[in-house]
Amino acid sequence: MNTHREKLTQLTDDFDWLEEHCRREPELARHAEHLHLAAALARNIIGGALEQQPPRPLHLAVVGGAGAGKSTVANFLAGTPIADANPQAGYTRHPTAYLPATGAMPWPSYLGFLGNLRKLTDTQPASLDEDVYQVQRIPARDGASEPLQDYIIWDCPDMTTWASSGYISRLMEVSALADVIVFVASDERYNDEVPTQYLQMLIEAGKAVIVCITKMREADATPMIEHFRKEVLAKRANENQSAIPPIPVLAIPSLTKEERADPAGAGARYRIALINHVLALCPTLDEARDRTVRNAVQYLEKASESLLSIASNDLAELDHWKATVKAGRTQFEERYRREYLAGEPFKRFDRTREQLLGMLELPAGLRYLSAAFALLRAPYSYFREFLIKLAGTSEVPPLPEQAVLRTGFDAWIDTLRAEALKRGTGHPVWKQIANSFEAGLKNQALVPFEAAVRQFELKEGDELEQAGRSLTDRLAQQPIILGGVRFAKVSFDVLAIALVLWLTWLPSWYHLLLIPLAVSFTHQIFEWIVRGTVEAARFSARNKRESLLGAHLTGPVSEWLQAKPLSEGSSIERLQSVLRRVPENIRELAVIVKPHPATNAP
Ligand SMILES: Nc1nc2c(ncn2[C@@H]2O[C@H](COP(=O)(O)OP(=O)(O)O)[C@@H](O)[C@H]2O)c(=O)[nH]1
Ligand SMILES: [Mg+2]
Repeated sequence: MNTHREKLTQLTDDFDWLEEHCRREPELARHAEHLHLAAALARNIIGGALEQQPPRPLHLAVVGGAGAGKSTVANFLAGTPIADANPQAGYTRHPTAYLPATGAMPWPSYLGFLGNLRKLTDTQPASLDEDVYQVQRIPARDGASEPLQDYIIWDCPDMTTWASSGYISRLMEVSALADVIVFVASDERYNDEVPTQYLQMLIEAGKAVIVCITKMREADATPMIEHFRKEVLAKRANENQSAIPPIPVLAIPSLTKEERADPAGAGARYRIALINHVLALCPTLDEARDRTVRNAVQYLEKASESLLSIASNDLAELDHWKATVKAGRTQFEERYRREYLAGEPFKRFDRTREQLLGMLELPAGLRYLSAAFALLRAPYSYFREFLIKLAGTSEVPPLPEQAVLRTGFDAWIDTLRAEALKRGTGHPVWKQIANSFEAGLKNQALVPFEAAVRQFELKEGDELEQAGRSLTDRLAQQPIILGGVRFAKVSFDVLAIALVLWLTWLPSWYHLLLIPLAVSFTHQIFEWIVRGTVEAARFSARNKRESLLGAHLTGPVSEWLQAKPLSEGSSIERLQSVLRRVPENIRELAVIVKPHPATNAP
């Protein structure tokens, strides 16, 4: 049981936090009241059901706009003028519970009952503006019957403006607790916006509601009821028809002083009509309470579905931040390609080329043959060297890699900071990011960045050495192919010499000069092949370097930056965990407290 209570506490805390969160953002404000009601339902109804509260007493709350006649109606329910009926609007500031005149009434005391409202121990005027409620016993009247002996009647503060958060939340607490609500509207103000919205919300929450219109002329009662049905009730949003009984609307026309002073006597006909409607809505205590619990659960389940829309703004802003980080990453990678890779010659591969050419020379026993060919080629080789030197290498050395990385990082962070400054006055997600920059986000980001650079440098060194070696290793591991190539090379040389001799037979001395030229030519062909192979390897090393950069540097740094607004203690992190937890907790609690499958609603 304890863990259920913990879940309930967590759920109501989460609702409270979400309500606060919504109040901070203008476009979310419309959710705030629903979240408040959800929290109050969880506390008062789910809390009671978890502790298996008996259905007795049922709670009957009288709510409505200022001066509508709530206290007067409460008196009619009580049978005696006990509630402070006062011409001053907004006079009642805290709820008062009226207990039946006779008999023991168990007072509920489960965890969550009426939230933060404290029970007053002495009688106070209804105008006391504190988070309290008081309990009074209806004075006994000789021989009077007590049709509502299983009920507690609550006279509530006005519902006039959503802004009066103090007594709105007191009113909401009692409304959530109620099994039946009597909504009072006076003829002159029955269509006021705020009380009507409140009524809609109670209906949406599945409360059993009776509407009571007061103070009209007797003759206007029927048209007014019709009008109210059409104008107010017909427009109500999202009514769950099956769960909510049809809403009775009754009229208490303008009362005389005598009727108000003696509800059970002079005003009896109104009192009886009112009480009959209450009893009709609650044929048995069990049925009434089951409906209260079932509909509360349903409302909470529906609330948890609409939670995503609360987060959608934040998630959109978060996505925008992530996209900004990703765009910065792309720019970083482009800069690296442009300023470093494009100019980087990967000198390691020059060594590979020399090694490969060296391997093509004939092995030990035949070395003199290679040496002879080399001698023949010597003039061409020198001549070529001379030409290359003459052309001169005008390659611009690339910027050092470290410097390119660091400038890239600075630029990346600067674009992010600029975006945060631009948006920092808008959504809280950006405010928070802008604050992080104030608090040294750049220096913080340097830590993962530098770690990533070290990783990257380790990997790139390895990678290059391996790529360079793999060409020579591969050839060395395949002696047959190596032998074949060597043989082919010697054969070409021999063939070239033979060809010269055969074509010029008998050759004169200057014909013999063609021999070094032919041998140089065959060697040049092999050198081109080797160079082609090495260049291909160089090219793939360049590509490989780019993917290394992504995997070990820009990837991790980008992840870190993207997750920054979600880091510990941020509001969006809390939002995400709350949004995950609330539906889970509702689902679990619903299973425990759900009474019977929806029976025929009375
Ligand atoms: N004449 C007349 N006065 C009424 C009637 N109902 C309520 N009042 C008066 O209207 C004022 C406001 O009524 P009250 O029940 O205190 O409204 P509440 O603010 O909603 O609780 C009080 O002074 C009542 O005595 C009625 O039917 N006729
Ligand atoms: Mg009142």
